[in-house]
Amino acid sequence: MKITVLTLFPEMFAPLDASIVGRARAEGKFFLEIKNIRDYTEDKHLKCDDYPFGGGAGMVMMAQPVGSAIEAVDPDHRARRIYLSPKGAPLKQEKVVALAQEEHLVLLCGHYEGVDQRAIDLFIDEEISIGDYVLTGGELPAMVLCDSVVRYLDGVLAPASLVQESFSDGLLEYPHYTRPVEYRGIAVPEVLRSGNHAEIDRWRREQSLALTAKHRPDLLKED
Ligand code: 4FL
Repeated sequence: MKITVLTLFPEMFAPLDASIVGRARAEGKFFLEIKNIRDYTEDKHLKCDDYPFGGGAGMVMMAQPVGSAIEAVDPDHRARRIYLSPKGAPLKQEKVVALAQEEHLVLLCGHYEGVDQRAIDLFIDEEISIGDYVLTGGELPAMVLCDSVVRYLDGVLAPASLVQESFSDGLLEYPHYTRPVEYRGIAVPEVLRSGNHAEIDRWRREQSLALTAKHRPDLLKED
């Protein structure tokens, strides 16, 4: 898989050199291409944003540099082109799994008040949000999407890591413990040391249900 990021702040993507994502890149399991949208502006002062028609606070990213950047990195529109935006559809694990099947993702990071709607209408396939909060730009959301997708690429994680995890069965994960058996007066639940795997499975299921009811009752509702 190849992921192309279009941003005005390429230096923000240094974290993708580290940890599991960094290793996946070093091992050639995925290719990250980071392009500065400013390199595609036709403005002689390299301007990429301007005041909004109709007035209002903030600046709007211009359609031309965004459109030219997308056309340059994906001339035949073979890629899935995604704009990270607070107005997008919420990112869910099923979407992550589907995107991991794509050959090429192009991720557009907005800044300021957003991107000229014509660039979105003409060049973007879908808008994705990572949550109901406003950030300074789409760079962190693009990194979140990269991280979540790279986990599903062949050879990045041990397959077992992908089966029993939060959201995979629609519930939050049960609590985990490791040694020592007692820490600051708190013991590891006896059942986890019992060796009785039917009992352990039952306990974990109960814990998952209770935690989901407490923190994410929306996940227990049928849709
Ligand atoms: C994008 C927030 C995706 C949440 C500001 C610019 C955002 C965002 N998900 N905030 N882009």
